[in-house]
Amino acid sequence: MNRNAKARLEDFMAGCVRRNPGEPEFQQAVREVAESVLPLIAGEPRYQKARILERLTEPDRIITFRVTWQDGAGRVRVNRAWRVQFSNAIGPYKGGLRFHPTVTQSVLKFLGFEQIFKNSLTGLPMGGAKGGSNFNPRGKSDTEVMRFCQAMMRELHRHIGQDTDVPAGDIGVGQREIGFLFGEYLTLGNRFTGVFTGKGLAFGGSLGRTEATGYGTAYFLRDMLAAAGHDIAGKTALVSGAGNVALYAIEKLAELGAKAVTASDSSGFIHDPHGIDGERLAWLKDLKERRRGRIREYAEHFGCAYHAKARPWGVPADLAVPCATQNELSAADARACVEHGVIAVAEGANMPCTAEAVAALRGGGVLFAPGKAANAGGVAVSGLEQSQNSLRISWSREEVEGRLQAIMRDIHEKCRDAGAQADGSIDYVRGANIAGFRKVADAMLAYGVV
Ligand code: NDP
Ligand code: 2IT
Repeated sequence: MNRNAKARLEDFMAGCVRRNPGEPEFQQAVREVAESVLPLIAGEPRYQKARILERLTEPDRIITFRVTWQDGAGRVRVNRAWRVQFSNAIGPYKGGLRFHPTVTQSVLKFLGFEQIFKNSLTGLPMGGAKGGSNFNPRGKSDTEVMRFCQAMMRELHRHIGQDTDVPAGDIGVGQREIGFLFGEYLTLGNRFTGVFTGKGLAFGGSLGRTEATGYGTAYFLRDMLAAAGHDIAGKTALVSGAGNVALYAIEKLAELGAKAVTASDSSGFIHDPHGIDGERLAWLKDLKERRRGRIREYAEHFGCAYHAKARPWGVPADLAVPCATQNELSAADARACVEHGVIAVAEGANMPCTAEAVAALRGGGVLFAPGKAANAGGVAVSGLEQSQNSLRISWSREEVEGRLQAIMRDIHEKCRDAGAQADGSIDYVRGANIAGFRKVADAMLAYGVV
């Protein structure tokens, strides 16, 4: 980066930090996008004059509210919840809800901001949003989770709608929670519409949505490796997480001939050199999706290693696919990956690699796929669910899978073309940011000063 570009970035970030104090995750996400698009904006006065990046880094609105509910012991409980409606420039607000004790306004602003560019990359008409609560579903009964979801929806229902804002799942929000949330919405509004995605198949969900994020990440990784002359078949992969994204990334990696040798949860990770596939993957899915157990039990059942309070990045392998949460792969982890010969990293989670980790990976010659491109398959199939709901039809699994593969291929090509470097390498971070930004920026220009 030349001196002018560096000064422009630091100047822009000083303003961003001043306006968003105490929001490190949001500042981190903005810096990465600003670094990619400020040089583009400097060359295009119409973007500069319209102050597109200043507008895009300010959410359209943030709704903050209290959720009061009663737990199984009859105690009154209070949580905080948010919906961050970031940009509806290219479609109704769209993005997941996260239930986790670490949820803050900063985390939801970073996620909503990322979602703008991710949704743009899918080519579908979806704006960017995110929401959630600091509610911790771990250890709660089904009834408690239901009561919380109903209480949350009593406020949230005013702010969403199939043409306004369409939430979905994220960490801690899966089909069970979506069922409770959608059921309450239906009761309050008496209107059956596609106001949520990730719904159960009995009430308007799409085949293939559950698998979409993990499958899409594996497809992107395959395409990125192929573009660099590598075959994904035969490679070993480090996967973190054992939730929705991780489980189906592991499944598709196995189908493509690669072998996931780790999985994790917030307590530790398992290392299974045999590879997590077939019967082992089926057992893990049952453990995590139905029994809501801990990853340690996998190691006990299959007799492999379990490392408490640790992350998998020190294990030698060819690929790394972080699928748990933000900033779970540090600069030291990245250096370990480079040292033991990892050739590619694809972010299944949102911003799982710290900025310093991304720099260390790219500096070490590792192919790097940022989350807003690699994990866009989930929201892409959410977009397909919205289409099916509007048309009042259901596509077959093959139809949805075919469209998902085509969308992921298209996203890879967009990032490759916009991220091509003079030395022949591809900067996928820059490519994803620029390709995602252009469509939103052009829509904003068309609307004038709003
Ligand atoms: P799940 O709740 O299904 O699974 C999350 C997994 O990550 C669990 O194994 C969980 O372990 C672990 N995890 C969560 N928080 C932490 C933490 N602070 N430290 C360590 N481990 C943690 O969520 P998803 O699989 O849906 O989401 C995972 C990531 O993928 C998130 O970054 C999400 O934003 C992103 N994503 C999700 C999409 C989707 O469609 N669901 C789409 C695109 C991106 P434990 O059970 O111990 O908490
Ligand atoms: O981060 C994400 O893209 C999601 N959690 C999915 C959002 C969606 O609307 O399907």
